[in-house]
Amino acid sequence: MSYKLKFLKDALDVQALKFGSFTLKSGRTSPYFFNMGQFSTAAALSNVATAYAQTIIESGLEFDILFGPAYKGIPLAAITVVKLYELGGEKYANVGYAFNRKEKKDHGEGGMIVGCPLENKKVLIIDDVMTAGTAINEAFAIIKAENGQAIGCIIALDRQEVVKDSDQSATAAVSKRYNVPVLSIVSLDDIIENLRDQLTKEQLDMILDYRQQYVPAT
Ligand code: OMP
Repeated sequence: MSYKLKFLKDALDVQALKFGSFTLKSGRTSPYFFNMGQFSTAAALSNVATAYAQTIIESGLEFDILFGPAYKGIPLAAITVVKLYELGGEKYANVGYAFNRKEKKDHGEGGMIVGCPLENKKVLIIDDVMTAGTAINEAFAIIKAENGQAIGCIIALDRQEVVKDSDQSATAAVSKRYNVPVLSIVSLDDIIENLRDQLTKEQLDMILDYRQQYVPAT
């Protein structure tokens, strides 16, 4: 089974991927929702890390640090950097990981970044889902403020949704704005293609309508 398919199967098993009616951060009402927090056991997290690591290895991207924005990106960066070393070998032995604090700490070691300093480093951002790109834009701003060089980002699910008042998807917009690749383990198209037999007709119709409304034709 391909790692994409395995990832989708696991997402259904742990109920990370749900069908129904959900209000998104953007205010849109979606017939599906992906909740990364549902991957919460050792085995499930190991499989998630494998899917991220395989996607990164296949891309051939070269970078120094995997950066996970607080909060959801933090465990993702930690588990994936370990899995990159396990699966990818020595090439990844010195890849570091880092994350930001939500609030600046003014005692102890201080600062906004925990883990490897980002200055003059090539940084790959890791996060869960991209809808409008708001969360990812914040991550790019943090890396810039730390004088790091963001060379791309990887997410688990690309919802492929159009940015408001634009004709391109959030992933395409981010890729263009920062001139970097945006990798994803799976996209909405992958969900539809691989899971259509497991959905009720009503669920499938609602998702196809949603795609029609919010996903720009490529
Ligand atoms: P944007 O910041 O609009 O790209 O939305 C991404 C964020 O929305 C994610 O980091 C989640 O906090 C949340 N989200 C999900 O977790 N899963 C979804 O299926 C959809 C969203 C969302 O609200 O758009």
